[in-house]
Amino acid sequence: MSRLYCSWLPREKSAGLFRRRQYFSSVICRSQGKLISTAAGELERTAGLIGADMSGENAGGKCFILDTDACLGAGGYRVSTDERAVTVTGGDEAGVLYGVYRYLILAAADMPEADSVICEKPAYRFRMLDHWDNADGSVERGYSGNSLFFRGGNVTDDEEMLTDYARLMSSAGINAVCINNVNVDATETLFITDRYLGAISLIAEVFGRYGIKLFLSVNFAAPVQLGELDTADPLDRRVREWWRNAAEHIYSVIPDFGGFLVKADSENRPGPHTYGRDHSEGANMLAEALEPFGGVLIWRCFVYNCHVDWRDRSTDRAKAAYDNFMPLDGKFADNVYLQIKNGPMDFQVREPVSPLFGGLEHTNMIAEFQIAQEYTGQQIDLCWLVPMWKECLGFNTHGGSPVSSRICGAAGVANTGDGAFLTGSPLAAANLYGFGRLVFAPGLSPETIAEEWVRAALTTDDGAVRTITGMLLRSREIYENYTAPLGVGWMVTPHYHYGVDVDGYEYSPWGTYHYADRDGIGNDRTAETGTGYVLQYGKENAALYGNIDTCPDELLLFFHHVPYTHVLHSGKTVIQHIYDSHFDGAEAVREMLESWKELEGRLDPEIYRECLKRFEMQLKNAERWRDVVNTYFLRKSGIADEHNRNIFI
Ligand code: GCV
Repeated sequence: MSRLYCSWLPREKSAGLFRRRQYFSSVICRSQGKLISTAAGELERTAGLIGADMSGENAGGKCFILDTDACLGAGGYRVSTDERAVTVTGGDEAGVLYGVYRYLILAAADMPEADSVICEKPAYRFRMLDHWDNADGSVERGYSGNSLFFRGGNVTDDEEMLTDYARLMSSAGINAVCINNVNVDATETLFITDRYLGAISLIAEVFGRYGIKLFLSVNFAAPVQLGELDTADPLDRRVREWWRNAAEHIYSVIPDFGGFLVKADSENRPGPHTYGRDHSEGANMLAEALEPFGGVLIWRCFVYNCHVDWRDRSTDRAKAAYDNFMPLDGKFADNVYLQIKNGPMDFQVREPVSPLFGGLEHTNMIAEFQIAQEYTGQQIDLCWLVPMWKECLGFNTHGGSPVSSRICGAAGVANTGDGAFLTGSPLAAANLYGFGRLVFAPGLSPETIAEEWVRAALTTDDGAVRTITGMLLRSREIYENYTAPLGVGWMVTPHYHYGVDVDGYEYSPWGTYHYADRDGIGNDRTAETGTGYVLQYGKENAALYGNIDTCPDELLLFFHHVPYTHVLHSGKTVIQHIYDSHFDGAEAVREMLESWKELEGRLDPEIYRECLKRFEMQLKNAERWRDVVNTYFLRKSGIADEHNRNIFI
């Protein structure tokens, strides 16, 4: 891992820490425990960075006091500073650790909040990262190098790296990590056996010191694939027993194991459907095996048919998760959590919020976000996703309560790797940090999160902070502008998902179509003439989205097929919007590049150069998107750009 990978944690003698150095003379622990020792260790480590010595006497009388008070709740904390001490009180041990990290980050960022009372309590039980890492070291949809956990079929034993990883994640509030890909192949199927468990237990042990539970993705067909049974039927007695034994063994090696994550009956993965069983029967069987040990079973709702015939207009991929899981509401065991992607398709830059969040009433839910920028620029293009996740959490799909109050947590598909920078682009670390912070405290504004990340990770120079924070905050809109328009999605290069290919998925089996013809474009998902997807929402949203006059512009083509001459609420026609947004988007990238150049000399030179390189690549990408999309639609529609700009007819 790179010397810069620790990004938002203090890594050098920052002025903010130095200003507060008088407290770094001793640490008094009024409660004991593993995580409190970790917290004290973090203070000592930081003292080392600023040349303070915490090992001796408390010379100036100032100090840190670490304590617990159950009233603050699990993971909650209060940090208060007075002339004598910085007192960090946690609702439990984890709370103390989070409080210490919070103080250190804010102090290093030199934010005034560091000196006032800081009080937080995590909103959710699950604040999870899902790694899509494979045993051979590759990372599915990874844009930051190879896996941190695996190489050549082996599990890492690099305790120093694991410690630094765990520190970083814990400091962002993460408390659960699934270390392997949900697509579990032959080698990874062995992770729950003695061939791998010993090595994996080292990771779990390191994670445990930072309050992080380790999860594994498992293969639903493991009993068959490992050659031990001739069936994986979840209702078969032998299968149940097999998983019970497997769970018992895992817990004997990893006592604080978190549980399993499962992708079943999706994208050619095995699952209960093979045996005529439903998802609740599959999930409950695994949950039953984990239950005696306090483990949980996380079951993904990303289930759809990836072999559709594009000529068949009767199926709609957007409907699949709801159709599969709504009938099972209330049938899942208490320790089952359904993990639902934020939108009904697949992590596009603009999708409506999945109606399952509001539909399910008697089922535990976890939201799934993608920190890795698979469809959103692959950590080359800047696309800060916190505003999008925040929109999802704040949305009310069925007129009841917002997503944020219906879920038990969120899982983010991780964007890390062993490249020169932990997240490929140094700026992509803002997505990782932002995910952690938002899931800890969903009430935070994107502005607050962006600013604190920039100050902690990059610079405390106010002008530079304003410039970079502004870039982060505008970046999603800019990316959306130069890519697929008005919520239609999917105009990307098939398989790789970077770069433009307007018809790349149009005649494919993946169920991802824009239906552009000479007259118009968009998916008719209305009740009257379309697929009826709108009906999966509560009445109000079904009416809002189903009516072409009230459907928000940014989602118009997700819900309606309209003529290019249709006039948007913005007053522009659809075709003119396409031209304008693509010219604007590419131009905005050029401006970001220019703004970045003005930061030369004010940032770490390696970070500056790496980002410069990526902004230059982003500009090329944006210009290509602009020209291909505009040319495509000019050729299709025959309607000229009102401003007569350069389009390649
Ligand atoms: C892990 C998308 C991605 C796949 C990913 C899948 C999923 O289809 O392209 O790489 O597989 O989502 O979320 O399971």
